[in-house]
Amino acid sequence: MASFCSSVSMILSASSLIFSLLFIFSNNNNNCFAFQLHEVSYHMVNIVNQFPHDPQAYTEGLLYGGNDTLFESTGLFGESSVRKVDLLTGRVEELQKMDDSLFGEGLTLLGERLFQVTLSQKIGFIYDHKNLSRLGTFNHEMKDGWGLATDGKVLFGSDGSSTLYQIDPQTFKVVSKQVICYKGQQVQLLNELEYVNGEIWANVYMTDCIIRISPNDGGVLGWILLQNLREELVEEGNIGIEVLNGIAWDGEQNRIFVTGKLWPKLYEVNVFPIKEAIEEGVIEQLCLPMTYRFT
Ligand SMILES: [Ca+2]
Repeated sequence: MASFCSSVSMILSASSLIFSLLFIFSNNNNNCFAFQLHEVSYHMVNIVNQFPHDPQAYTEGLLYGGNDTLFESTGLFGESSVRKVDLLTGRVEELQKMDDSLFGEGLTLLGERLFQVTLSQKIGFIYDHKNLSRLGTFNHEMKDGWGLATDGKVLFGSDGSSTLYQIDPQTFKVVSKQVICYKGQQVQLLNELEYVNGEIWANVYMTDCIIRISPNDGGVLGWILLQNLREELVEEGNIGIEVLNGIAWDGEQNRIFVTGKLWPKLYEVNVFPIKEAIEEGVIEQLCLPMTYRFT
């Protein structure tokens, strides 16, 4: 009996070891599980309105500030700035030029203060949203400064990796972070962010895709495919434009605005579900350039 129990115990131990190994391997070197936390939905957009956008603006951060006003952060060394922009005309109403050594990145508005991060540095800047005067600086704990957004309580940040950070806006310490995965693969290059109705939306750099993320558990809620916008701009002869980058949400009127780097237009878009089934591998090809091209 004792040996029977011992055998059972050994089998159970072996089983739990195998289970543990399977667990480790399913949670392999990219820290992703094969399963999705949420049912993933797929959307496209059509254009509701289009507005002028400074074609010299290398858009890195975008948000809606109420009263048909946008705030925008632009990048490139020597050309970086923070701007207050009239939505309807695209006219830049206020502009704070940054030092030539700085490359402006993500921007968000919390209360009356704008927070901005910068490329390749851990320093960020705080501005008064009324006149864009600089109020101070901060240091963050992300590996780099790419995107920022807020739900009015915490700052959400991205650094070009697959990690979505939640940051205390008082201490700038990371209070939590989540690795974002789609079908067992990390979603690298999370870029410009927006808090939209309880979700975090992120541009995936080098793609025309926005990923929808639950800030509660880091699970992927869906993908929005916006290839039609850049295709239309190219068809119109805008050959110098770069990638889609910039999401702004007007929570009062539930309007979504998107633009891109050096795009002459800013679009208000309607997001609608794709009726057809998404073929295997299509999202990976369109939206996961790091995974698709380098593995
Ligand atoms: Ca944004």
